[in-house]
Amino acid sequence: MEHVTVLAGGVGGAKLAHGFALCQPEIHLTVIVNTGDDFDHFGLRICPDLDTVCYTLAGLANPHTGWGRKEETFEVLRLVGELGGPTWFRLGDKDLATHLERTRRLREGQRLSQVVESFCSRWGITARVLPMSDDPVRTMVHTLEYGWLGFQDYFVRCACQPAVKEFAFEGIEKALPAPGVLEALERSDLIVIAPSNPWVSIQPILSLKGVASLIQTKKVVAVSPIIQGQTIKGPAAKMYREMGIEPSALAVARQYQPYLWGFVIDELDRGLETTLKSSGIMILITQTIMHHEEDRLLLAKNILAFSKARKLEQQRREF
Ligand code: FO1
Repeated sequence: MEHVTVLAGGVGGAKLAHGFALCQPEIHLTVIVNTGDDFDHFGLRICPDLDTVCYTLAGLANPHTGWGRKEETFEVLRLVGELGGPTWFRLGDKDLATHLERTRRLREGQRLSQVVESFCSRWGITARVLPMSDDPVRTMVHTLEYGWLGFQDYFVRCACQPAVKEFAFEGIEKALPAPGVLEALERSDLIVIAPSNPWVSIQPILSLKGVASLIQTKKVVAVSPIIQGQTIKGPAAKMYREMGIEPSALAVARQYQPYLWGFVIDELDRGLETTLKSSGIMILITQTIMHHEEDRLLLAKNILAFSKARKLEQQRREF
């Protein structure tokens, strides 16, 4: 049985993780999720990327936003607003149950990975979902207009409008990979970097002690989150531009270069194939835009075949 580990952040990462989850039980799937977006709000620990991945794998995700739950209502938030409380971060009534129960368990002394494991079994999720770390890591965004902002302040309250200069992951030096993370990477036949934001969703995971050096010894395939210079969702292209880098799949490949065995680009970027191939990376050109569940499964299957097929060619040459 092939062991596949997916490194994922928000919505795009969750969709591809779901595609691989649909390939079970042919594969053994682990999803390692960014926790740099986590923050405390109303005294509750909010873990957006973990919840987006879990809700998506459990079929509970809001199909329009990608985050939060489907068939959601916002009565509690509306009444909080009537009392003069903050309503900028949209916490739905169903979603609040997750934050209340997670916070209660964390306060009891449970580790985040234990809470995630327990919620996953209650939500009927068969894939193994791991937070990248049980230790606090906070993504901070250095903006031109307001200086340093917490990630959710930047992403939601300011709607990604401020210009970014740099990022920092507070606590990353001390943070340890969560139990099972390094073991899952070590055991993987294939590690997939999902089409999440390279700067704020994937980089925190790669910056964790021991992760970068370990995955350089493994077969790693990344899916570009940038198609024709744009993202499907989120500020990644805008961030590249503000960092002085022309947004493209080429820029993403350069950023992941040290780790890559293979790179997946959308058919719309077929023109980049020659340039990309000159860097010695194996290239898969396929549809990477995932509108429906079938797209997610097909992309996952194409990546699995891609990683195997190249191996076959190598064997033939060695043979
Ligand atoms: N994103 C928004 O753009 N606006 C929101 O009001 C919002 C609320 C929210 C609540 C729970 C949750 O798990 C995620 C939520 N997100 C919201 C998404 C979240 O900010 C991002 O998905 C990640 O932090 C980046 O991927």
